[in-house]
Amino acid sequence: MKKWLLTAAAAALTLSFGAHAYAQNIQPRLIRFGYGLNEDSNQGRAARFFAEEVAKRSGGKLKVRTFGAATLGPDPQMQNALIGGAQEMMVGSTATLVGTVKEFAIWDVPFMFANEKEADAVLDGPVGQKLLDKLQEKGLVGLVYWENGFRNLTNSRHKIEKAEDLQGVKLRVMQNPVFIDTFKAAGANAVPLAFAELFTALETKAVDGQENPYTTIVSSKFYEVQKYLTVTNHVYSPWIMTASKVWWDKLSPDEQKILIDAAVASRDFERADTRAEAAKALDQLKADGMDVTVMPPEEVAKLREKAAPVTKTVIDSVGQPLWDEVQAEIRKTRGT
Ligand code: TF8
Repeated sequence: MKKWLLTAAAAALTLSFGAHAYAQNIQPRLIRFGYGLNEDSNQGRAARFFAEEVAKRSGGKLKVRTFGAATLGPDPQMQNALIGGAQEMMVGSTATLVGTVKEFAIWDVPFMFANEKEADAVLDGPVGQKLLDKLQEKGLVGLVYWENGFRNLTNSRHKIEKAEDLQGVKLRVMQNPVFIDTFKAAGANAVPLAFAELFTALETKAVDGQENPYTTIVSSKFYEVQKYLTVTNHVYSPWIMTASKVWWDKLSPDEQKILIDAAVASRDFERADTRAEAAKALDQLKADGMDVTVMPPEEVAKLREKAAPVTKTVIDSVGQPLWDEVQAEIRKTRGT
């Protein structure tokens, strides 16, 4: 009789809280989740997916409120808010984390990954995890990597077909030494600037150009203020989902597990969505009036050569062992 009652009570609880939330230690919480791109972007879609997953897995107790278009500030500012505990979560570029954990510079090395498969394997493998773990002592919890994607050049000045055409072009780059040095080495006038200020800077011609994946050129409407697009695929950029460590440490193991599982699900969703969109984006940009040039391989090789000293600087900074580890992981995926 007693046993039957307990089972009934358990069933009732399961019904009222949802199967996942039953018997778990979950408190009602509001999680402010910031990101930099528009709501109508791959970043925005995946942020909403994450919010829905967390709601589902916590029986609605954990509420993720998403803030797009840098309304909580550009990436570096949000990172500081997370460290100080004024904001709970965000997704943004790894490039702006290099000042916090210098090893992240390794993901900015030009021409390091040849395709998305290599990037996935390395980022989701032991080295990717090692870098996520390094964030803890700086007050951040690194959860997963999303795909920003392979970067390409746009500008409003002239067609860039050869490496030397970059000479003197005023190019916005991310606030990151590897990007600044890479484009300086290529002869451009590299100007670091927050992403949130980029559209206006392009529109007012404060800068001539910028570099980002196709998906961002579409979602941020850069085609409205940039005529020329050059396909260079000069570097693969990851995004990273992080949480405030002071906040995270107050969560129960059940709550942390829900967030980790939802983060992993959002990663898989985001990569699939980004790749599907990227496959259509180039045609869309042509239809929007962009003049598209594919930089010939011999010219890309020149860019690569000019960037070699920058790669050397990154290796000196992150240390040869880490570099070797990443290269070994890449070779593993290449089967060589
Ligand atoms: C950039 C990055 C952006 C990110 C994003 C706002 O050019 O590619 O995608 O900073 O988080 O700044």
